[in-house]
Amino acid sequence: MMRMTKWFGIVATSVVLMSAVSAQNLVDRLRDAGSISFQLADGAYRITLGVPQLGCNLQDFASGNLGAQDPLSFTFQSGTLNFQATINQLVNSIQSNAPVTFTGTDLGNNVVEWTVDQTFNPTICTVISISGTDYVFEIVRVYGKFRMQVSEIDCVDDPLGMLNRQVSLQLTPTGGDEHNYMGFDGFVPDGQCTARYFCAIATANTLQYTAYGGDCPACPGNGDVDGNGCVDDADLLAVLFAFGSSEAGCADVNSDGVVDDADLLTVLFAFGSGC
Ligand SMILES: [Ca+2]
Ligand SMILES: [Ca+2]
Repeated sequence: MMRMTKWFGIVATSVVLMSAVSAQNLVDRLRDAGSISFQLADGAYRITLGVPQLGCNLQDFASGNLGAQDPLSFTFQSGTLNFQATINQLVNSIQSNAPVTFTGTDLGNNVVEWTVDQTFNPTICTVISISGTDYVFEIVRVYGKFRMQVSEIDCVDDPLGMLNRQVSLQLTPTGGDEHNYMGFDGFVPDGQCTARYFCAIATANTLQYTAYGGDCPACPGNGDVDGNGCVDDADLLAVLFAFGSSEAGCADVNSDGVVDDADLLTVLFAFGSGC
């Protein structure tokens, strides 16, 4: 009885440890894969005007929905979750391709938060298109936050078609408007941004977006289905259990889309190798 209790304790401890490790690993996996795809599906924008002395939100100028923006891919700076984007990547209706840097932070519990807060000096003299009309917009500051929940999905070709690989992680907004927004502070100037008529704030809230990342370990293809370096009965069983299946991961040893006798033979011929 004592022995069983002891074993139970070890098993329970291992399960707790393993789940703690796997819970922690999603953000590491996201970072290590080096890039994510991202698409803003929609958001509500609002542009207000004013004068610097009294506030730049005195008068509503325009509001509406951003609509779907072009899908993007972002490449992390080595060993981090940080990436660079251009202003027109974030909001297609603003012409500027000035770069902004997003800093990614692992908040724990598989949540990542990207923040940007950048002041431009010199300012950016660009054009914003609102309902088909172009307006000159002098941008002084860009800020924003994207807080995303990372969850595991089955390996699939990047659903946004931006990453040239399979992905295993999906990222969705979490934390509400407080943690998901973008803003641009600036001025409504003359055509050359030499005179300023009003100060302006453009914000986007209620952001709806999806992102994908992570990668899928390539299958060894040599019969070592579980990738532990040794072809043994565990690999044989994996193929037998998945026999006939078309969605069997690395049990489909030759990656032809079905687990059949060809995969079984590869394991049998390689049996014992590497052990
Ligand atoms: Ca193996
Ligand atoms: Ca196969």
